[in-house]
Amino acid sequence: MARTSAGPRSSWWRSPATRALAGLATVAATAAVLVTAPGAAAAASTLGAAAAQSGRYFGTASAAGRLGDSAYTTIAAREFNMVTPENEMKPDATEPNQNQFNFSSGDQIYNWAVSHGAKVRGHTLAWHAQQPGWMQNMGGSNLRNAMINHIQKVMAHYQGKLAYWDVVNEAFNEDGSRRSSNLQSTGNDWIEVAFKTARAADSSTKLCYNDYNIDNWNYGKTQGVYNMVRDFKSRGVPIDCVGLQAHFTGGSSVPSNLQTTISSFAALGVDVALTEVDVTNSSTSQYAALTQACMNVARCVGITVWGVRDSDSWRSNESPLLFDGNGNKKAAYNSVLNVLNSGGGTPTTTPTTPTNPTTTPTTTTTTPGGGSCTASLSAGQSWNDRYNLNVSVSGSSSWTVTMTVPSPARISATWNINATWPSSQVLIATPNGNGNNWGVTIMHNGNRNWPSVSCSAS
Ligand code: 9MR
Repeated sequence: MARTSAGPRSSWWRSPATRALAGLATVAATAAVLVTAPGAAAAASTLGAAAAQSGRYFGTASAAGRLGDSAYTTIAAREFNMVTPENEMKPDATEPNQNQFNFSSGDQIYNWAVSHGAKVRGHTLAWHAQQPGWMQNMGGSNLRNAMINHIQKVMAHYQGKLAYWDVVNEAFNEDGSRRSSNLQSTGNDWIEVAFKTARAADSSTKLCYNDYNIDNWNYGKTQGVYNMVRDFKSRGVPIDCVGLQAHFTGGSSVPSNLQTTISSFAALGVDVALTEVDVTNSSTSQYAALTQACMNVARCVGITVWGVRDSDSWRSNESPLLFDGNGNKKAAYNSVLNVLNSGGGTPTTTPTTPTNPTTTPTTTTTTPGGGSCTASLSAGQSWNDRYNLNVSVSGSSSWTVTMTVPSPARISATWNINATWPSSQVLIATPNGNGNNWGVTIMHNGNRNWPSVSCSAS
């Protein structure tokens, strides 16, 4: 699978507290500040216990075939408090023949996990890969119905037992478009049908979308998934969480904007988790960075590594995990444990210094017909990762305001307007019949400069 490459390691979220105003162009006098929380009272000595100090979990993928290996189970039981079955709850495992279900190895993992005090993350219900043979040859309404039946029956079996379910896995191309597959060919709504079916089947489990290469905020695939989640949330399609697989293997490394990605998804109102972490040669700095990025976002609920020892990994030749083949803790283990024990930064959802511009931009445009309007901006509430702007239009009740935010900032929400979105940086606003005061939420992504606005009356 293709991998994104890492960007430069600039950590805007650790930057100094103060940035200068630049007249009209700057929204914020004070940039986001992350206050490092006091360290936990006593350092925990396992990954699960260390993560639990901040209400998070630390998990591993686990394979039923490993559960007879006591060296393996000793580490797994000691260190992890979330378990994802590596292959045992996938469609080829759970429904080998149509409408004949087999939960034996899935149950084996589930029972092992709960008997060792761990929760279970179900993986996965609808996916283009690891379909049973009978499903691979299906299409159209037969496949749509088979998918619905699969979700209903598998979720019924685990009803009330799982913390999370990866309802849909890996449905996007690298450029942010939908991946073609037999599921996709049943209609673009297959993903939302899967989520609606899942919610009806088990309302106690958090429903997740899970994918790889959605770690880098500037990557097309990340944006594609983000737009889907935003759309689902705006239309009430049930989705509770997004899983960033975070496979930093095969030449891919942790992007410097990982925290931006996590906080941007979180700002949509979903839990975020790193679900399948592995890193080529277990780079200590990359493991520490990805752990810190999660710790810095309140709704980053946990981290799962994709196996226990290097020898258990799907990419064992890249030694990407936290324990070596002999079960020894690697340096990366300590780097992760230390970050978990540090208590992390104050979650990004904690409000920081509000944006407080000294000057607000206004734009007046006189149209050829003689009408004119003025759009005035003022800063609203601000959080670490985003801020609100209030907009007031005067001079006309029939106006069009075009707002352009400076990249990589992006507009994430609007209120009290009819909005069209030529791009995530550009908003075209017209009245929705509710007056001339409206607003936007902007994810600043490190750039808190004022957007430009123009107003045209008609
Ligand atoms: O680790 C899994 C490996 O044992 C399987 O052979 C492989 C088959 O598709 O799936 C691996 O797990 C994948 C996960 O289910 C989804 N994201 C990518 C993982 C690594 O390929």
